[in-house]
Amino acid sequence: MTMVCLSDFEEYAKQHLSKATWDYYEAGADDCCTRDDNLQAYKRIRLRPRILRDVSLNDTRTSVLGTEISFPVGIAPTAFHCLAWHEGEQATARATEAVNTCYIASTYSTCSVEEIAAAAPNGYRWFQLYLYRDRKLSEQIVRRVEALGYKALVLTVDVPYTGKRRNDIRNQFKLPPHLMVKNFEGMFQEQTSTQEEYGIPANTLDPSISWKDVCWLQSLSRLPIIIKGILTKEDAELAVEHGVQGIIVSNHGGRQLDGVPATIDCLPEIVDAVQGRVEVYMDGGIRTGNDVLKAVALGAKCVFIGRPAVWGLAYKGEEGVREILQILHDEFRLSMALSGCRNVAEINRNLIQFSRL
Ligand code: HOC
Repeated sequence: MTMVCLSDFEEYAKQHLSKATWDYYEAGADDCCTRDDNLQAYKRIRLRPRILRDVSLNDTRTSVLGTEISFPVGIAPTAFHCLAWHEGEQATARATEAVNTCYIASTYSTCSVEEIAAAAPNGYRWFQLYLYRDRKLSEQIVRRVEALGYKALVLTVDVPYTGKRRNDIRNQFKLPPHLMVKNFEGMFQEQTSTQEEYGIPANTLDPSISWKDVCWLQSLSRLPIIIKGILTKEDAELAVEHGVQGIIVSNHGGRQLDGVPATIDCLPEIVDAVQGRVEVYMDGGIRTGNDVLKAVALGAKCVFIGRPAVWGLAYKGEEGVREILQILHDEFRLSMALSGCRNVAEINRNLIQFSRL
């Protein structure tokens, strides 16, 4: 089968994954308005290309937190990669190392942070963190990723509770017995609750987290902190005031609060609010290199893909994730050339036809 675009991988994954696994990855909250709008929003944006600019040698490289990556696309934190491919997150880590981009490993990985680091020793990685009611759990995992050379902590702030994903409830979705959240192996032994969410003890995440916990995290670790899940200029401003190093504009792939705007529609107000004081990234609905171009033009330093990486895993493990990234890279290079951009710095808001938005 010739894979031409990311939706070919989506179709393959749909046909080959178990229904419960497919439903879990595909899920959006409630009516899935936000999940679907994340994709549709790119299609509403029109471009203003420039011509006759010698695009024979266009350069797709950029940087995140001062580290060069091959193009402005990294892998977002998504849970349970072993559901899609037996090597799970280790395969994802190898693929991102091979193409020289950034991988944000999820707390809810089915390989441990140690196994991920060992699989791709030269890979550039951040760690996605939730804060637990038991802060000792959070502290222990921070210490481990620091020691392993992860380069930033990505604090996810949009899950005080898990959004309502109807098919997961219908399927009573949980990890099969041979898989577990490897990062917490043996750590939940003192849990008294018998209730579980996705096979993880329920009520472990702390819904009371607030900005003071960002300060707590800063007192704990010298790693850069990136807040994932900001959708408004007010919160972006607070993030800057609290001294974080980056923001990921994210609505959790539409899996949390349904009815919030597509991330690409939230991006400009956040970029304007922070005025270059911190790097702004985004995830949500990126399916083509053309989408990447639009996000970068609207101010994203880098975008992160979630579900497509899982489809790549389902297709061929490491090779499948590499193919996904290669297709996006080739499409991005082509979109740059066709719009007259010779390097990433030349991609800016002049490319966007605002009268149509
Ligand atoms: C047990 C809590 O990010 C998702 C993941 C995990 C969400 C929290 C699970 O499925 O969106």
